[in-house]
Amino acid sequence: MTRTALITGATSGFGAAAVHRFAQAGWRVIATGRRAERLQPLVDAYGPGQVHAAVFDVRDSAAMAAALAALPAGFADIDLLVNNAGLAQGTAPAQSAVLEDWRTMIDTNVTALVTLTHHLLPQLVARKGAIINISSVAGVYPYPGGNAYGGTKAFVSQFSLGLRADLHGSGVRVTTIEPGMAETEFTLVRTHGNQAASDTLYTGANPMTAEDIAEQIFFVATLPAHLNINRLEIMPVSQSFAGFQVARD
Ligand code: NDP
Ligand code: 8X3
Repeated sequence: MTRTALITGATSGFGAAAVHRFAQAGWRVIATGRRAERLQPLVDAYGPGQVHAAVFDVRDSAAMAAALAALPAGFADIDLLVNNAGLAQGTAPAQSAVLEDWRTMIDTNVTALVTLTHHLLPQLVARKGAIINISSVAGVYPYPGGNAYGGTKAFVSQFSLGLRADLHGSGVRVTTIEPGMAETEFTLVRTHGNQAASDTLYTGANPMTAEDIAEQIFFVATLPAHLNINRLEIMPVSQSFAGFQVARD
């Protein structure tokens, strides 16, 4: 039986790579994002019967509901929700951070994620489906400048564990994937378009790729139905931990 995945943030990075991974494996995929011109090539590559583009801002709950209500018949029964759309904004310490950046991260990474999950839970329960939430190592390990971004991802990880508890006995699987450094448009977005900053971060660092993470999403989604990976933390070998800091008089 052909299964259907809804993947948010499919215009770039992990989400775009995941659309390819699932579509190549024969899944139907609903690919979402704001940039329609990035979604159309995915539809063109696999055909409108296999990939459906749903263009909306995840922060716009009315647009989200309309897009879900307008799904073509072949895409209406969703087996897998991949909550991937998200972003960091800024690297400044909390005391000089821009409040609007914090609000954008919370609206996107937290409020939109729970809204879409709430929409789809009834049918995921009915179909014994699965939810894969993309969190981050930033939600597990604090680092300077991670402040609100790390907070949103800690929410994603803890919300996912709470879903597991509530969905006990339903057959619905819930997994959090917590990646470390991966080269996507993430840093370009975080720095409000500073390509040099993005290049500096990734050059020579052997970061993970979008395809690396897409492979993990696919792996988790295709495990035998009796197995649930609760959280999957993954980093490039080149990235580790720097320990505590001490301020002296
Ligand atoms: P990208 O910037 O490459 O992709 C982000 C995706 O999120 C885009 O498709 C973008 O689509 C979508 N998105 C952002 N805001 C909105 C919005 N308001 N409405 C709809 N879609 C939105 O980054 P990544 O692929 O790296 O990021 C994917 C996820 O992985 C994020 O949740 C990120 O926090 C997380 N992550 C990334 C890591 C990394 O090092 N790269 C590490 C750990 C976690 P569009 O702009 O077209 O709307
Ligand atoms: C992104 C990973 O380490 O840049 O979530 O915060 S990190």
